[in-house]
Amino acid sequence: MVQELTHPLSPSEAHPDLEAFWMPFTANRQFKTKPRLMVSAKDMHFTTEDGRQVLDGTAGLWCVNAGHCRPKIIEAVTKQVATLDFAPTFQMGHPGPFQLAERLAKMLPGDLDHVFFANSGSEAVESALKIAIAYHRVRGQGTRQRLIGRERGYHGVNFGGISVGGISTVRKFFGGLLNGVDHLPHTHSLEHNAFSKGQPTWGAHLADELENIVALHDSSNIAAVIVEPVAGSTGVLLPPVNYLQRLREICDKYGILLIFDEVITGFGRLGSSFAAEHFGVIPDIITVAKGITNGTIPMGAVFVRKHIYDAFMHGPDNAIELFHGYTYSGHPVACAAALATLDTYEEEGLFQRASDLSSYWEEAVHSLRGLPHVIDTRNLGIIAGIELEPIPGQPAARAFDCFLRAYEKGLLIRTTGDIIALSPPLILEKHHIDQMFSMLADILREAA
Ligand code: PXG
Ligand code: PLP
Repeated sequence: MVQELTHPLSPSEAHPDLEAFWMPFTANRQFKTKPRLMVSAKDMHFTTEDGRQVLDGTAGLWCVNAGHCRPKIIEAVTKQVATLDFAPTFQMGHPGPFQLAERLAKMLPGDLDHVFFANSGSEAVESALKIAIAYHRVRGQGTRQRLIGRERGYHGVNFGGISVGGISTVRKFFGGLLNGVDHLPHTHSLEHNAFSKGQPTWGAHLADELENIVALHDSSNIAAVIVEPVAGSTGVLLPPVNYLQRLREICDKYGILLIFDEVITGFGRLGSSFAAEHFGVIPDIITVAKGITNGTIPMGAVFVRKHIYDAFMHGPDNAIELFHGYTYSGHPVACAAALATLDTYEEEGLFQRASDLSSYWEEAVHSLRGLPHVIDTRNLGIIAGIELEPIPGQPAARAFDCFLRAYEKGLLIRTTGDIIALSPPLILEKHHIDQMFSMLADILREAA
């Protein structure tokens, strides 16, 4: 049985010394002067150290798609950690990753039917980029090494990911990055698409820039294109109608692999298992993380189409086919968490639930139109982007102020620049949507 937390947190647990932890992607000094600490969570809410309930408008960091502390996942993890805490997956195995891979392959569209495991989205991305380059090499096309990302893309924080990624603040501190990388233009245009409901109609032609990159370098030098079907981290940038289809066509024309980074869009966020299914475009490789374990235990994965896996499966039987892997690829506890997460999604019909709620969500998102400083509202599935007019000379200050006010009022939102992103757990009810947007409307009315 799952143990309930029976004792209150001791003062040192609730108020630890904050200095030693170098917080990721955080204004450390600011945070440490006025910390925001969560001490427990259940379903749609966090509880803060001062005992307040905070509605989770962001599913943690886009990961807790089934809501917090779900019984089946807790039970599976608890049981697994006490039964087989660790077993290697290098020249050894245990049932977890085989069961999980088989189950995922059944969920995946097309012939995306083999799974490589990592421990985060960043590792999934590195693995996918390496598999793409190695795939061409094992087929005798070793000159195909160039990688193409997109402006305003986020693919995690490792060297490959920041090289194909398109966020200048993430790139500028870290030197030369990978050679041989180009970027497509991003697809975000307020001029043409502000206040779009769902996919914007303008912008499919931006995919044609890929033709120019091919003309410049020749397709014989290009390995893969990587894009987020919906860019999450940089502020909910939606693909224009037919844009992803167009990318697929151009990649097919030139034998370039298409990688969808579905770390955010995977596992129900758009109301279907994967964005590939939602948009009806089958990439060659998909990367996932986050929702694969409902955020409970770190895990990432790379899904590849059959022809990619098969291309590696030749040579002597005793030869290692891919010189790549992590100590924790297919970790038993992560696999147990993932299997229980998939059960939870399925038993509760959460992807369908997201789809059913998406029109109610859309109306709520666009109800913010007309409030002070709101220059765009956009939505897809259970994702929203609310873009604010920056305070002149103080980029990001207005949205960050909203974030702080929201937290005080009992709502967790995420901001990037002057864009508010929302992505609550998919167990949400209409009354949570009402509450979320009424709080946000108040905050926007009060905002500087
Ligand atoms: N690819 C995509 C598309 C992502 O969104 C990663 C890779 C990296 O995953 P890991 O697990 O290494 O963080 C991500 C992660 C935000 C936010 O506020 C988004 C992410 C992570 C943290 C914050 O938008 N995305
Ligand atoms: N660094 C050292 C010294 C190691 O021995 C290893 C793994 O054995 C790693 C890094 C990589 O760690 P991981 O497999 O957890 O990514």
